[in-house]
Formats: sequence, structure tokens, C-alpha cells
Amino acid sequence: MRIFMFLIFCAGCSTVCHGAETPTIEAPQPFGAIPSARQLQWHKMEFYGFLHFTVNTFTGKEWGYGDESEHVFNPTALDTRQWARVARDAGMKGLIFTAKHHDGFCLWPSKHTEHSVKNAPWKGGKGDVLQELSKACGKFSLKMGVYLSPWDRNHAEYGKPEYIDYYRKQLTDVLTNYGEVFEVWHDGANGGDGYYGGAREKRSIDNKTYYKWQETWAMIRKLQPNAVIFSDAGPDCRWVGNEKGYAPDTCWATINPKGMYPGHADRKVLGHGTPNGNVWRPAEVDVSLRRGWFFHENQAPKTVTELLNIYYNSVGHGACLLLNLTPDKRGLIPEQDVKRMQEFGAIIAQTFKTDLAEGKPAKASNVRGGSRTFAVANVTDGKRNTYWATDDNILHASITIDLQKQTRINRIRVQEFIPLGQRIKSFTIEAHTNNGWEKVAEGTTIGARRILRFPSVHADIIRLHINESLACPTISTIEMYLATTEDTQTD
Ligand code: FUL
Repeated sequence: MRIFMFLIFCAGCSTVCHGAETPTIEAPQPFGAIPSARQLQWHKMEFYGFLHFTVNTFTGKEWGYGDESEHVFNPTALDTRQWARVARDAGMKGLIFTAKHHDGFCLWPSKHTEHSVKNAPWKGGKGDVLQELSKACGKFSLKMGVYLSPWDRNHAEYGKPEYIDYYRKQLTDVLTNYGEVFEVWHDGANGGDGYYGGAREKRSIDNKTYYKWQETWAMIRKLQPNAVIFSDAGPDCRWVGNEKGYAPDTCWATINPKGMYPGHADRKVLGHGTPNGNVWRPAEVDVSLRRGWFFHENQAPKTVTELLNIYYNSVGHGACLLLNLTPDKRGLIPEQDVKRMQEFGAIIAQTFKTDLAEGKPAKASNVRGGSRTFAVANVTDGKRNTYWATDDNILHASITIDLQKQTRINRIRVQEFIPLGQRIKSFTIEAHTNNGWEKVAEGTTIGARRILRFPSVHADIIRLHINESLACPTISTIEMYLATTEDTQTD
């Protein structure tokens, strides 16, 4: 670490001070792979929605064969503003829409196929669901993302190089005509039997070579430079390896992607990530509010308790949560689901409303160069862009936050300063109560976010021990909360 001495012009005293006592300390060097600007934006979203809606909604299938008549698509009361309102009120920051699922039916009037809303009875063939959703997202301050299935069971040329041109033309349509897109979602399910323009046969493709992903991604970058690209294996965010709604307890944002490509990746590795992996490729947790991805009669939404567990095990483990909603045959999110999302959203909003540690005095066992820039006060200043750091050779350290009076808490939210990489490998949290020091939580990775849940304690001091770190630790925030709904599961 280099220490610079220089002259400082002090505002207010109109003299030039010899600043030997206020040296500038260099920030820690980035450690390993670090997030891109678009990934940093994406991390901030944390919680957004999926919308599965197409011909399957009307046929009751999960995977349409590709031979569904356009005539089946006829929602009676489609209202994308209702979708957006439900999402916003639940605390979601965006919505990703199945513009085309595996059945090939396009929810916008594509000029490259007849298999789209333009031949459906809905709005006399003049409708455009993507357009309506884009407007609704704008109105409700949500970002929009698109799911465009690479597998197309309707298209006659699926399996041949010609289909790739078609897929890219479709992508160009949806990424050009509908405003800013925050995420492009490539599904890993690829190849198998289908209608394929009447051939009704099984077609297999080689996931590794067929789609020529590198070229397609370069095209996406040009059309939507700020959009993150999702697939099982990235390149910007990765699948978490399950559809149950959780990221493992240890979840690194970094990974070694050698041998991985869309549709081919080791699920275990996807879940845990790899400490000091050579790319930043954080996990996204996709899960449906109901059992299916599409609407089916006789399915019920998950309970509030299930949703809270999903939230704490995804967002709370440093991943983003992509929670699927299922508009019904009317084109509306069912009332029961709306109510469930409101209940869930209200609990999350209440829980994280008042940070009981904000502005409270803190001490640390080490502060980088003793500098104010990296002072421990940064962790309770409520800002994500300031952070505490230690000297380069310090790999374990502790922070003590003085709550100044007995305070009841049951949630702690911690965040590393990820622009400099993910570092912390193991930590413990203790609370000082009337019974002395009690361990309330422990864990491994922190990364973009870690939320600890534990039974309420009355404490006046909280201590975070960083037991192991791959490089000198950095922390931008430590926040403390009291959830009034005592959901019992703890981490
Ligand atoms: C899977 C698909 O096969 C499902 O139908 C759904 O779209 C889900 C989000 O991804 O791979």
C-alpha cells in the first residue's frame, strides 16, 4: 500500500496546510473477478418477477407442442397494468415476460412468422402484449426483461442454421421496438420432439455449437448494452441450479466457467459458485408462485411463509430472486395470487423499513491505514457506496456496533463492497444481551447481500467477526431490523 503526503487546501481556513497528518491511503486492489457496470445495476434490483403467459395458458400445458392454433389465444380482460401494479406493490423492481416460449407462439406481432398474436382473435389480431407490458412497466417504474426461448417447437427449420437467423431476427425485434430491456433470458431446455412445421418429429441439437451464442450475445450487446444476459451458464448471470427457490448457504458470485455453456452446466457448481472464480457470474433464483410456470386451474399460490423462506434463501444469500406470476385465461393475475403477493410484499416492506443501526457508532479491530475514507462509520451511514476496509495483510477482523440502548432485533443485513470483488468466507455475529455475549448467527459468504434471521434478542451491542477472508475484507453496510411477524425459520 502506498501512502501519499501532499498539501491540502482547507476550505474555511484559507490557508494551505501541510497535510502530513491526513495522508491519502489507497483503496484495496480489486480482488479476483469483479462485476461489470451492468451487473452492478442488476444486483441492486434483487427482486423481480417472471410472467409466463402464452397459448399454454389456454390449453393447460406447461410445454406447448408447437401445433397450437393461434385461435386459442383469446384473453377476455388482459390488463398488463394489473400485472405491473401487483409487481410494484410487492416490491419487485422489474418483470421478465415470455415473449416466446418453447411452443414458438410470439406475443408480439412478429413479421417473421404467422405464429403470433397477429393471427389470434384477441383484439382482432391487432394486439401486442409486449407493447402493452412495456408501457405498463414504464407507468409503474418497473424495468422490463424478455424471455425468448431458443427452442422452438413450431418452427419448420428448427435444428438447421436457418433457424438461428430467424431467432436473431426475433431478438432484434424485441430488443429494438420495446424500449430499454434489463435482462435477456435464454432457457436451457433445448431440442426434443415437436411440431416443427408439420414434421412432428424429434430433433436434437448440439447445445455447444448450434446456437453460436457468442455472435448472438455480441448482437444483444449492441442492441441493449445495459441488459444482462441470463442462461444456465451466463454470460452475465447464472442459473442457481434448481427451481425450488433457494440459493445454497454458501453462494459465491464468481465461477470458473470452463466447460459450461447454455444448457450444459453442473448444477452443484451453479449453486455454490467458486471462491475466487475467474468470472463474476452471480446466481439468479427462478421459482414460480404456483406449482406450474403457467396458469392451471386447481393450483394454489405458495403460502406467505414459503415465500418468506424463498426470499431469505435467495436475496438473503446474495442472489437475485425471479418470482414467477401466472396470468390466467382472462389475462389477469388471479385474485388469490394478488392477495398473496400483497401480504408477502407488506411483510418485507415493514421488516426492512427502519434500520436500527443507522448512524450508530461503530468500532473495528483494524481500519485501513487508519484512514477516514475506510472508516468503520461507513457501515452504518446507510450508503452503499462508502465502505470499511482493513489493511492488506488483515484477513480477519471484527466490527462492533453500539446500539446505545437495549434494542430488539431479529434480522441483520450485511453487504460487501462488491465493486472490489467478493472476499469474505466465514463470519459470526454476536449480540450483547443481559446474559452477556450470545452468538446469534454465523455463515460463510456475504457478497452482494446476506440477510440473517434469528429469534429476537434484546441487545445493546452487536459484533461481527470476519473469521476468514480471501483478501482484506470490505463492508459497505451492516443494517439491523425487527420483523414483527415472527416467522419461525432461522438461518
Ligand atoms: C424452464 C422451462 O422449460 C420452463 O417451461 C420455464 O420456462 C422455466 C422458467 O424454465 O427451463
